[in-house]
Amino acid sequence: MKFKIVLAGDGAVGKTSLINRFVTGSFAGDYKATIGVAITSKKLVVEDQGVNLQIWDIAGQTLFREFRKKFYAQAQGALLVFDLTVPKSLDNLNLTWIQDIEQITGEIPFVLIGNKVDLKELQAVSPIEIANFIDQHPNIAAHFNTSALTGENVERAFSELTSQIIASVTT
Ligand code: G3D
Ligand code: MG
Repeated sequence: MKFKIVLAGDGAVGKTSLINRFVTGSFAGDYKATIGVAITSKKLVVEDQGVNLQIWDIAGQTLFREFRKKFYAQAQGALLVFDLTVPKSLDNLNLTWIQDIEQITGEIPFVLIGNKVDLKELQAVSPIEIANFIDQHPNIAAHFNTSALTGENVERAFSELTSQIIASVTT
């Protein structure tokens, strides 16, 4: 099976770092801001199914909003990424990102990612705020707090989204 997933969320929340952690198992920390779109693929096995995941990384700049919409076409799942140290990045998932995606793809499974959980002193989004957000969005199938720096929960988030896509295409 071959699936297309997209990562959505404000610039600098860690989308490119999460992909790099998942695909190469490392953290470089000096990525150039993604220009346009970058596509990476990774093979994985989820629930005994071999899956070829095509991971689309999209630039966060508002300038590219119209351009971005083209890249949501045919996406089967999305990782919605916010930064646990920047409350506005969670609000913006609501205001911009989810609306953009659903306009193009219709309902697809989402996994919500609160990234940079390693920055312990700087956490600025409470579990209650996250729970409320999830309550408002029935397509969010799961939530993980992750760190692209340490690798915490990164593989779980991608695997969970893949499981949700398998469930959505086989029912
Ligand atoms: P984006 O692709 O969403 O725009 P990037 O975000 O992956 O480019 O990351 C933006 C900045 O956040 C980078 O730092 C990156 O190193 C840092 N970052 C990403 N994920 C994490 C994380 O989990 N923990 C911590 N501590 N930092 C993270 P710079 O300094 O290059 O801006
Ligand atoms: Mg990027």
